Amino acid sequence: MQQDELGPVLTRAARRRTIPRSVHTLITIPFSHYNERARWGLQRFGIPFRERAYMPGFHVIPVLLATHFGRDGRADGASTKVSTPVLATEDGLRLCDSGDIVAWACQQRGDSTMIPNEEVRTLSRELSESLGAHTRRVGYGISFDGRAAATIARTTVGPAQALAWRALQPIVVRGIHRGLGVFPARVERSIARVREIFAQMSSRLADHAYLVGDGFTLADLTFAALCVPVILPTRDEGYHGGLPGVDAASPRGSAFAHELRATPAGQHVLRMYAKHRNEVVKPP
Ligand SMILES: N[C@@H](CCC(=O)N[C@@H](CS)C(=O)NCC(=O)O)C(=O)O
Repeated sequence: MQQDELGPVLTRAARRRTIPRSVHTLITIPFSHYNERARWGLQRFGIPFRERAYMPGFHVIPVLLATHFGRDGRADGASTKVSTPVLATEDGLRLCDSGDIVAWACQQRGDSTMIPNEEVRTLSRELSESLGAHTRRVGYGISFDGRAAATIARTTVGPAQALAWRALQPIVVRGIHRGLGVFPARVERSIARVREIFAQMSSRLADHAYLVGDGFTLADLTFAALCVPVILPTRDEGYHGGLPGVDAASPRGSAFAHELRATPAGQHVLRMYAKHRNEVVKPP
């Protein structure tokens, strides 16, 4: 079953009644942390959208179709021209970066609190390019095993896709490992880098309740979302994606998550989920 912001519990008929006819479409790999960042931004401002969820590899054709065969896509250090999330707005806009999607959501609602200054913008961009790539490699390296992948497919995409994923999983996962450099030595280096970034964020938080200034900003949202593959938050803790939570992960994934959760930065991530993940800001 496809997920959307109303959760997977509604029947198709109820969805037709509840979701306005024209809403935006968010194409996702549902367990991806960049996708959680975009979803969080849209949901925070109560922007209605339909999520079209795909397992890795299966996302390519829908993204190509939505982005004029990749021409609207945007590659950067962490992504390709067919990366998700892609937001297709009802008036024809295509946004192909999670940071751009959150910024667009803020703009739609006239919000200036989430991106109040250049420091927030710069820190969010740095976290996106650096932390996001490292946590993803660590996640694929130590937590995304065959069992987790099968559970994700079963619980986040439709039955036909889940079935196709079962057949293709070994090939796709090999491709992902090659594409993202998920090799033992690089995973270890990324683990070390994640620890360093957590230490930096912990010292930022020594005298403040938020990463920049005294309120919740894009920097906190970005940090909390991009930590998903290593903090492994659960649904009960506020997470809306598809990764199994901390205690359902592999022993190494779970041990690393518990180590990070005990740091001030890890505590901050959990606090951001508890306090802000389900918060919906009304237009002024
Ligand atoms: N900078 C991009 C990064 C997006 C990204 O790397 N997405 C990954 C999911 S974790 C993806 O879709 N990868 C598949 C691909 O590039 O084909 C953003 O923030 O949106």
